[in-house]
Amino acid sequence: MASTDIVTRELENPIDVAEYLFRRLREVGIRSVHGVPGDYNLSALDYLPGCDLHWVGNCNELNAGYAADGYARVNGISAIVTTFGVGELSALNAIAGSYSEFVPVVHIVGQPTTQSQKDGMLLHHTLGNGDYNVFSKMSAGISCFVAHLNDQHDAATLIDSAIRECWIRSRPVYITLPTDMVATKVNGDRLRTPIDLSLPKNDPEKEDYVVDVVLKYLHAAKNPIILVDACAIRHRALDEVHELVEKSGLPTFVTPMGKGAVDETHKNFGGVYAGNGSNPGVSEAVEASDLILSIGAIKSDFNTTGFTYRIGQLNTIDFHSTYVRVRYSEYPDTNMKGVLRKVVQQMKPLNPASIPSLTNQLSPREQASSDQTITHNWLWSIVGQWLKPKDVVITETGTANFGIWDTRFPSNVTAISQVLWGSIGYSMGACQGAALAAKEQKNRRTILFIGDGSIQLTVQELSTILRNNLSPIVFVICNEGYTIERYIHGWDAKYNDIQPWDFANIPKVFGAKENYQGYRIKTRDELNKLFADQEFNSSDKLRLVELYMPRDDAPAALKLTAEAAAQRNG
Ligand code: TPP
Repeated sequence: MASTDIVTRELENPIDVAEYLFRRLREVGIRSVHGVPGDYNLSALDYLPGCDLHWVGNCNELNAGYAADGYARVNGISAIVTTFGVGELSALNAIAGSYSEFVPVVHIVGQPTTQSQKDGMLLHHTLGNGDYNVFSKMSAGISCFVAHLNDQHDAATLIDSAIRECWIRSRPVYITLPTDMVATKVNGDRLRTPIDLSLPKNDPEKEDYVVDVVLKYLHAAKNPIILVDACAIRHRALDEVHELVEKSGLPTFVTPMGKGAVDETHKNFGGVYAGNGSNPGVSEAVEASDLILSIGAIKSDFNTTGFTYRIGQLNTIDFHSTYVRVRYSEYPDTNMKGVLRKVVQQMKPLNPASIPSLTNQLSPREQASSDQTITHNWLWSIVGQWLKPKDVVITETGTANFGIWDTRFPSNVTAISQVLWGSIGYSMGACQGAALAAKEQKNRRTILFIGDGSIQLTVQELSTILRNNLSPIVFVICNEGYTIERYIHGWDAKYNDIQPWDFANIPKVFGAKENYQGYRIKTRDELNKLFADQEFNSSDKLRLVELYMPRDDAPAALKLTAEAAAQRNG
């Protein structure tokens, strides 16, 4: 008798590995699973309906990976299933993006049987050299945990560890599931105890010490401010941030990657800080501060307008998920959540400096203009007036994710943008995933701004959107090609041109009928009218708007960032 059979007989409540895995995914809040089928994952996918999980069915694995990323940013965590070799490798650009931007995605790969792997069989989707580890080695560098489910004894433990690591480190994990392991039994009684998703507590002595040091500088500062960045969102420290903003009354700013982290209608909100590309008046206020409470910073080139911050480390306290840095001293193993909570509790009343006035209004010159051209200078503040509370707003790498810096959000908006990884086409997939998660949460609109170049990479996800009855509003910025690239290099170069597509008709090719409405907008009046149109605003159809903008126009922050990038590229 094989040893696995003995183990199975000893289990009181045996369940199949695939069922165990999917029930755990559901337990942590996943309702839909992205991916593409293949013969090495088909039998696993059979378990999804029984575990009350919806199969999305993407057009390709890259898009599925982007969609899983978008779903996780709205839902908290997501899962994607791919098939060995051909499928998983197609997803890797997306998974790398999730790793880079701290997005928790569980990547499950269906593999050939454990025996074929041991025998090094010459199977389809291999390199033909018997190496079955080559692909998992590729994924290891872009995953915070790797679990090979090839043994009945530790499969359940590995699944629990992978999901926990994914959640607490907020990064992708990689799980392999060979076909012969799908129906192998594990101990179902384990499911009675939920996976522990709590963060390891800071050592209280260390935490108290850091809190004392932070408070010493905070109480001594004359005009401290708060600057919130991406990792405050990604490491789920927003409750602590909101309490700090509320209790301290300090002027509060966000970076481009931190957009959506704080309520932009709050009286303390001062705008976007990004060095030279900051909202008007913001860099003066931030750079004059003698203490910046910097929460979850990612000081990348595109998040800082080409490294143009002018704030010294001597005036900064950095809060991160694994350490706090006060001026030049680093305190390891101190998670910002615990430290911030105590800082808020123990803080004495402060005397906040005044907050720069930030309006959602166009400059008087723009308001007076009779020009009908939809320029970036005009568009993005108008968008802010049109958005509604709780909207999910996605902007693609290009003019859109710089333009959004000038949009002042209503409350509870979730902003999605891949500022650090910057893989074009991302936002179309992310839009599908985000729209699905937003639908599961009910009453949230999903709105995408994407360039006419970027959408050409992943346009098929409009088909997945239709197939899943989703109804995002997609604005395609039609500006004759790769405008962001033109600003960096090759203004008139052929390589920055694209084939113009009939975007508004594409959904029809994908089978759209009365569940779709297309629009073509060329003037400011037309856009104002569209934004005021009740049906456009509240319909449950997919809406795609071709938004015509000049080829050579870009938001001011993009021009500055592109100049810096061009210089660095030599
Ligand atoms: N390929 C990938 C996968 N990612 C990239 N970032 C690039 C290439 C380089 N790239 C960055 S932006 C861009 C390209 C090709 C053009 C984007 O053009 P478009 O979507 O039309 O945006 P616009 O600036 O015109 O708004």
